[in-house]
Amino acid sequence: MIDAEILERHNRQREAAHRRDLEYLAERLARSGIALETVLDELAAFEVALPTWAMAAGGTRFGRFPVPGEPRTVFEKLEDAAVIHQLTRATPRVSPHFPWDVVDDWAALRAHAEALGLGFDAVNSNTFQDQPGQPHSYKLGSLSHADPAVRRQAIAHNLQVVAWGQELGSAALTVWLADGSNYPGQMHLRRSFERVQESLAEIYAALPEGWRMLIEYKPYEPAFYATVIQDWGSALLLAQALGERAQCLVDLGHHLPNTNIELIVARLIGVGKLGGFHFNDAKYGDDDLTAGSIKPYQLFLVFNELVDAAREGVPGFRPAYMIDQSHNVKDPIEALLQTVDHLQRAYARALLVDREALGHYQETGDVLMAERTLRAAFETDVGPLVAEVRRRRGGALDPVLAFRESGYRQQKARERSTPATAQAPGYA
Ligand code: AFD
Ligand code: MN
Ligand code: MN
Repeated sequence: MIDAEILERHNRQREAAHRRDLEYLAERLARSGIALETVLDELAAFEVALPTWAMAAGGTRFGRFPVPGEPRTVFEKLEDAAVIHQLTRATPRVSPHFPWDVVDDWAALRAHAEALGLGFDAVNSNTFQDQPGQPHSYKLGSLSHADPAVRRQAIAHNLQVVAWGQELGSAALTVWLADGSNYPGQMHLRRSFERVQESLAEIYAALPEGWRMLIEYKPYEPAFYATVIQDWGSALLLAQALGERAQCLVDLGHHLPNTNIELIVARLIGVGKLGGFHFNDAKYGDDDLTAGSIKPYQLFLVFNELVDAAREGVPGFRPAYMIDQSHNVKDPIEALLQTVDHLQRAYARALLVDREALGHYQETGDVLMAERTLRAAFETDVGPLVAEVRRRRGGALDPVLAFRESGYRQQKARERSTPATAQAPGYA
């Protein structure tokens, strides 16, 4: 953790300017009939889970550039996650990935997390890599594989991941498959989908009480011709076939360029199948860039659908908000601090949308005023709102600068001087 004195000094130095900015924003919102305290209360409820696999530097298939002091074990990843939560006050849970985060003593890991003020969100299985000593290879697929022995091994792994998740207090399993084909003819397009549905049904039938399955779709991997769960339609067909506790996971980077993601989010909300998100941003592919760094307006429009559904009280609407990024050139902790801030800003802007006016303009066909109503919220500088929520909860007014002032990275570089052995999530 960061020394409380450093954090207090950081906030003291910025407090006066922050107050002036907040007072000005409060006055501006009041002009639109928006009460600052109401927005602050709603914003304070926003929480997002941190991915363990993003705490060390990521990588591409060409290589990885380690960061000094990056975590070498899941225990150290939790220490770094705790610093992010200390500064943002919005990341009380971590999403682990197995077998990368497997430990011998689950009680010790859970106790370590709890001592750091952390819990666990969805657990992630991994049948996209072969592990040492694994009897059957996933080279040509896993839950969709033509060989039932491979499918049985992949199903067993997912059930094992759920059991590990139960040890940690998790209540959701995220399934992302790299199952697919590289050439036409390689895989029977209908039968591979039927097989993945049968395999997922076996896992679903064994889900513990209160657990959900989040089915993550993705259109392609480099060198792919087709993936088995390639889009929201495939994920939805599977979720509807499996049952009420199976839903779709929307990873923002898992869409072909120019896809209207907010429209997909609206469709899934409409049928109770929006299970959650892997937040990131992308320019061309599954770039796993900092959320909001490339398409901030799209991120706002996604949150606009989420706030609209929450305000309307759509039945069963409780998406799991999680981050999925890979930090190849930014310091992982700094990138995640920035990401959480960007997500909170998008959420805050969506909270400012005048929904009554928007509904009126939509009903009356006033195109320009409907768009202008959305843009008015998007163009509001909500920085002081987000900073105030952090401050009131004991966080940092500016998390990235507070982190840099703390010297935490340099301290970890000294403490964790032996090279990271944690398996990077990159493709190297
Ligand atoms: C990769 C996949 C997918 C998955 C993540 C963690 O594209 O997004 O959720 O790894 O397994 O990014
Ligand atoms: Mn993902
Ligand atoms: Mn991805």
